Amino acid sequence: MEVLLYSTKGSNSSERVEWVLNFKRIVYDRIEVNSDELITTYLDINPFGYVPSISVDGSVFSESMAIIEYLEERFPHPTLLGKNLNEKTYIRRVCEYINSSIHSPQNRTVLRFMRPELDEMSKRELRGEWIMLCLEKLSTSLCNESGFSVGNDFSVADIFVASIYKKALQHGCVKNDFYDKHLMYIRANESAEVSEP
Ligand SMILES: N[C@@H](CCC(=O)N[C@@H](CS)C(=O)NCC(=O)O)C(=O)O
Repeated sequence: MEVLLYSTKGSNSSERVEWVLNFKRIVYDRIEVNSDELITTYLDINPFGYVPSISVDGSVFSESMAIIEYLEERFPHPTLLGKNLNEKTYIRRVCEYINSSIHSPQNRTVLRFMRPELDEMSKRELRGEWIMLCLEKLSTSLCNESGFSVGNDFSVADIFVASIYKKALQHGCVKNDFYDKHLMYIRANESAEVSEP
């Protein structure tokens, strides 16, 4: 089986997929897509112009959540999407909120289009503030049963939460006790820790 991951350095959505591939011990080659390729040749791979995409034996998929659902169905062990329907739905709820409501509006291409008047520093601040504002709301319904985001096991919800929190820190946000504790908790799990990109 040949798995190729198209990614760019620092891509939050790609980090999610990379973490899942590593956790499931799927062997893959990573293809770095540069900023010129993103708007030219890479459009043949993903017409949206976004990373990540993966190619599995020539079948190409994009959108991180769709890719992760594919990987979970094709390689169900170890599972990352919950043990029962309720847990799966709680996990998907967290991922969907992060993917659609937190990540998308602060996407570089969106800000470039919607807020062209802002300089790079102001955009960075805005991105960080938006992420932390939303993470604050999300925290009230996370880690209710254990230090993991949902239930008692490491899941794709932890991957989405940890990756977007790290992105906020990269944007210069101050550390947050709740999310620092979450990061420490998941990193204490060996399989989660060694698979973190
Ligand atoms: N909903 C998409 C979002 C993908 C996305 O926003 N990718 C960013 C990197 S994290 C990107 O490719 N940005 C290209 C650009 O900023 O020009 C997914 O989950 O895959």
